[in-house]
Amino acid sequence: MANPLYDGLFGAHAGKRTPFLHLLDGTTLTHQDFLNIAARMAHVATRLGLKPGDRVAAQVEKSPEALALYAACAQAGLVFLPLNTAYTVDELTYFVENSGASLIVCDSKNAGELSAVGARLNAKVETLNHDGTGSLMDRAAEMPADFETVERKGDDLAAFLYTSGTTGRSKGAMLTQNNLLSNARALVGEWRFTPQDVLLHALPIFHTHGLFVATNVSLAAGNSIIFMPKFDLDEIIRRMPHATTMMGVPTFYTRLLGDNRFTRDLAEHMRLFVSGSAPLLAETHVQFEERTGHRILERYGMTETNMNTSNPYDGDRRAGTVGFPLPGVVLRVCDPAGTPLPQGEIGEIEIRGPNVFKGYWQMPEKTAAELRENGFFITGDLGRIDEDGYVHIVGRNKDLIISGGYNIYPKEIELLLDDQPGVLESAVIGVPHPDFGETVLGVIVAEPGGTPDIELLQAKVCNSLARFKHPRKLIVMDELPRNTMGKVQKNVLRDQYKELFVAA
Ligand code: MCA
Ligand code: AMP
Repeated sequence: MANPLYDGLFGAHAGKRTPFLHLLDGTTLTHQDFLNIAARMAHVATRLGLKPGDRVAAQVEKSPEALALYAACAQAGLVFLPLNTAYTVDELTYFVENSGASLIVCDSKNAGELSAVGARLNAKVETLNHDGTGSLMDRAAEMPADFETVERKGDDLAAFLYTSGTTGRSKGAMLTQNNLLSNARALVGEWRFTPQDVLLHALPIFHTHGLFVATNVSLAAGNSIIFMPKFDLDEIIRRMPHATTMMGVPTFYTRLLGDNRFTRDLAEHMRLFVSGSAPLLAETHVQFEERTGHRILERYGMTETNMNTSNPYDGDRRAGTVGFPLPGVVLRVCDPAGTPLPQGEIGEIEIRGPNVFKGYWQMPEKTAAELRENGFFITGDLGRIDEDGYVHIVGRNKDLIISGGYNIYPKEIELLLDDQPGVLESAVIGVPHPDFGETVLGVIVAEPGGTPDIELLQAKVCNSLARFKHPRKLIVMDELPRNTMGKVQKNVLRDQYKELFVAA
């Protein structure tokens, strides 16, 4: 039966004994081995009572089995909802409740707490650990290794990815089969992927970059992957001579450049380095070329749209730009009313194309506010198109911090801080950081006569929010700088503290 995503990315490899995942223990999983695991998992989900369209929330460490769960969801017509392993139980509970997930797959160490959440929200709970053990795999071992693929249409939902917003609460971006498939195919062509490629994969697989770009592109091209549980500089250096391509966030590239073992010789076998998720500094681009002779290819994307633009494979990869719209993608620079601006002017970037998501799950007002009736998605990024057609991202019209490629919405942290005893108000800003690009700084104003307990505030943040969102420092100020309209001037704060972490 037809199921475009499964057929296009996974089913296309049925029966192939070609290598798919090269693991760090020296073993290799073939395409067919991988499909067998996925099929067994699809049986488990079906026998647990899940129906096409049901959501599967997964907070699991990166492993071949974790990736197979994505394939299993595609094959059984389920909506895959991958979640950052750093999320706390508080954060997770919201995602499960909001999405109405029918199944939670988690690490055994969290099973106790999540079973309580599951019981309350009527979701089943299965475990899957980093080493492939757990109740999900125990059940899967009993199942047949082939599964009749559930029929789906291109417009059916394939995945939800939660993305925070300026209001503080996360929204579930609904991605269709076609969104994912069209983008993977466009990128295979643009970046010249072939079955001979070997991709160095050190990104997490719970976000767009590691899952829908790095993995989907490899599946669409049929190449193999050196599958690393996480970014580990020593392992990257050890494996690079066996790879042809790598995708990473800018922190990957600055960390590589900080290591003397990373030389032109080491990168000799590589044909392509791709960077995205956060701005790549022009100086990193230049240093990288000086060291290796390779020009990093920078591209630009979003959770709601997958990839939008890319620097050219052949042709000039320009530092400080994100290149041209991908085939089928229309990018325009507009004023706030959505009227396109003359070429060269700075405005808000809007995107239309087969990559643009279907809307936010059960949030029609938020969908209407960001997705125009004519199909253009308002990205919140500020940009311009130069005379040669290259897109430049010059800033953001949204209050967002990007730390090591992870997105952090200040409002979520401010709401938490403002709620604590002794705190009158707070402002959370991103300040430059040598490793993560930006990092989080919290500025607190005490209630009259009150003294906020910084240690208590940090502890509250620790319990409620994922580690990467924690302010690296909390500073107490008498008052926040405001403009004549009373709006907090975060730019003033950013300027004041811009050297806090860089100088250290
Ligand atoms: C880890 N920590 C972080 C981050 N990562 N803190 C802030 N920002 C981060 N990104 C915490 C750890 O919990 C640890 O806490 C401390 O910082 C130092 O950890 P370290 O070992 O240095 O970090 P790491 O484990 O090496 O991770 C850094 C990393 C990782 C490799 C840069 O964050 C990463 O893989 N980032 C990629 C994110 C990504 O895939 N983004 C794509 C999103 P403690 O102090 O307790 O030790 S998709 C997207 O953005 C769009 C669609 C797009 O265009 O791609
Ligand atoms: P998210 O959808 O939350 O993963 O984050 C998407 C945001 O990351 C975009 O709206 C941009 O602000 C930013 N982003 C992604 N790629 C780049 C890039 N190459 N340069 C600058 N910003 C980027």
